[in-house]
Amino acid sequence: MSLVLGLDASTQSFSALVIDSQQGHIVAECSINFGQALPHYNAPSGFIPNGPAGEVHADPLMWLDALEILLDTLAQTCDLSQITAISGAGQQHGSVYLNEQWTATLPSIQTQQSLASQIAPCLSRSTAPIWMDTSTQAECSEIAQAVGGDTVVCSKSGSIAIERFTGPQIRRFYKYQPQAYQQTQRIHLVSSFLCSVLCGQDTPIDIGDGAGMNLLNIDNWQWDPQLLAATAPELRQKLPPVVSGHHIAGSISRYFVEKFGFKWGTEISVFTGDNPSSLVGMGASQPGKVVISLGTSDTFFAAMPTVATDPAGCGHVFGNPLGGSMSLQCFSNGSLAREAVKDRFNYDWEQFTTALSQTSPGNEENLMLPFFHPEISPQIRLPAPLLQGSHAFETWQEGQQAIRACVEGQCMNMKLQSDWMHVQPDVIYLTGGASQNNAIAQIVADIFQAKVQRFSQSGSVALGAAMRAAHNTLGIKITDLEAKFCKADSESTCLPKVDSNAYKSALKTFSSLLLCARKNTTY
Ligand code: ADP
Ligand code: XUL
Repeated sequence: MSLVLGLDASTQSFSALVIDSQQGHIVAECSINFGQALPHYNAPSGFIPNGPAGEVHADPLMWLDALEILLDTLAQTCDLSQITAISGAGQQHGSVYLNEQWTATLPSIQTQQSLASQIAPCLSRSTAPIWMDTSTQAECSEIAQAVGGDTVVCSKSGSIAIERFTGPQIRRFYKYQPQAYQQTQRIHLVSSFLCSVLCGQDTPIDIGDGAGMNLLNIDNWQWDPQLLAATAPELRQKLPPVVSGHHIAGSISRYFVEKFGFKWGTEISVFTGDNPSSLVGMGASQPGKVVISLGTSDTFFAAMPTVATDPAGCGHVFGNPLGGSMSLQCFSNGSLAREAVKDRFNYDWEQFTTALSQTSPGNEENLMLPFFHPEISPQIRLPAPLLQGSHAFETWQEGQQAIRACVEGQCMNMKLQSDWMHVQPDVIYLTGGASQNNAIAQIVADIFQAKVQRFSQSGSVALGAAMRAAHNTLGIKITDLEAKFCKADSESTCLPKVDSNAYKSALKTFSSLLLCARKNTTY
C-alpha cells in the first residue's frame, strides 16, 4: 500500500484526499468548511465580509485551525502513519506576512498548544489579502508605469498588473503600513505558508503559484528585479526562493508526527496554486485538454505548447507544475453569483436545477450580466446584474428565467473571454463544486458546442496534489497515475443538445451588454 495525501486549501474549505497510488483508488477524503466549522472567525464564505475599499482578507489562523480539524477528522478513517508522501495546493494570489520570529518558531512548535496560537506571534499583518481583493487599482498603475507600461508587465510576468495579484497587494501594504512592511521578514503565498507549517521550516514558492504574483519572470521563472523594484523596497529578501513543481520542500515536522501520527521523514513536495494543481488532477498537464472549474471562482484553463499572453490583459500565464506553462482565465463571479440568484428566490440546489431544465436554451433572449461583485474577466467594477434593456437584477420577478440567465451569462462570458487562448475544445473537462450539477454541465456543452466530461472524483485540486506527491517522491509516472485516477465517468458525459445557431444572437447581444457595462464601469 502506497498511501499519498493531497491537501486543498481553497477559498471556502480545506480538503484532504488520500490515494492508494499503486492500487489506483481513493482511500479517504474529507473537507472542512471554514464558515461552518469555525464560525467565530466571522467568515461564512471563508473571507471577512464587507472590507473597506474593495479589500477582501482572510485570517491565516483560521486556515491553521481548519488544518488541525481536517487532520483529526482524516485520522478517524485513515492510518496517517501509512502516508508515504504529501503535497498540497492553496487558493492563488493570497499573501501571508511574517516577522523575524517565523523561521525560529517553525521547527519548535509544540503539541501542547495549537498551531494557530504558536504561529500568531509570527504574523506581521494579522490578515491575508486574498484573490477576491480589488483594492489595488492605484498600485497596479504605479507598477505598470514604473516598468514601462502594462505590455511590459505582461510580457515579463505573463499578466498585466492585476488587482488581486500578490505584487500589487504587497505594494499597497508597503504604502499604507510601512512599519509593518519593514517588520515583515517573509512574505508567503497561501500555498507556501501552509507547506512551511507542515515541514516545520521555511519552504519555497513553486512556479505555478509564483506566476500569480506579477513578480516572476516567465522567461526564466525567476524573480524579476525590475518588477521587484517597482513593487516595494527590499522585497527580494522577503520572498522565498522559486522552484519547479518537482521540488521536495522538506519532510513532515515533529508536531504532525506527534499529534496526528504521521511517519517521521514523510516527504512533502512543494505546494502549488489550486488551479495548477487542478490541471494535474484533471489529467490535463499535457497540452490538448481544456478544463473548466466551477468553484468559488470559475476558471478556464489549459496546458499550453508555447507561452501566449492575453492582449486584452485579463488572462494569465502560470507555470505548469509538471513542466511548461498553462493559460488561465479567472471569473470572480462563480459559485457565489449562482448562490446569489438561488437565494434571491429561496431555492435549494434541486429547485435551481429544475429551473434550468424547465427553461430553454437562449432563455428567450432574457440575458443577464451575472456580476454581483466586481468581475475580473472582463474587469467590471460596478455590481451590474443587468437584464437586456438595463433593468437591475432586483426587478427580476421570474426565478426560473433568472437562474438560466445567470448560468448562461456565466458560460457566454467564459466563451468570449477565453477566445485569446485559441483553443477550440472538442471535449471540456468539468470540475469544482458546481460541476456535479447536470443542468449546468448541459449549458456548458451547449454554449461551447463541445462534449463535457466529468470524473467520478470531483476534488481535482487535492487529487492533483496527491498525484504530484506520488510522482515526485515515489517516482510513479504521471501517465500511470492519470490512467488510474483521471477516468471520465461515462454516465456523466453531456453532448450539446442544440446547434451552434442557438446562441448566435444571444452571444452577440451579450457582447454588447458587456461593452455597455464596461463603459459604465469605474475602470
Ligand atoms: P472552492 O474549492 O473554491 O472552495 P468548490 O469547488 O468546493 O469551491 O465549490 C463549492 C461551491 O459549489 C459552493 O459554494 C456551491 O455554490 C457549489 N455547489 C455545491 N453543490 C452544487 C449544486 N448541486 N449545483 C450547483 N452548485 C453547487
Ligand atoms: C485564479 C484565481 C482563483 C483563486 C481561487 O487566478 O484568482 O481561481 O485561485 O480559487
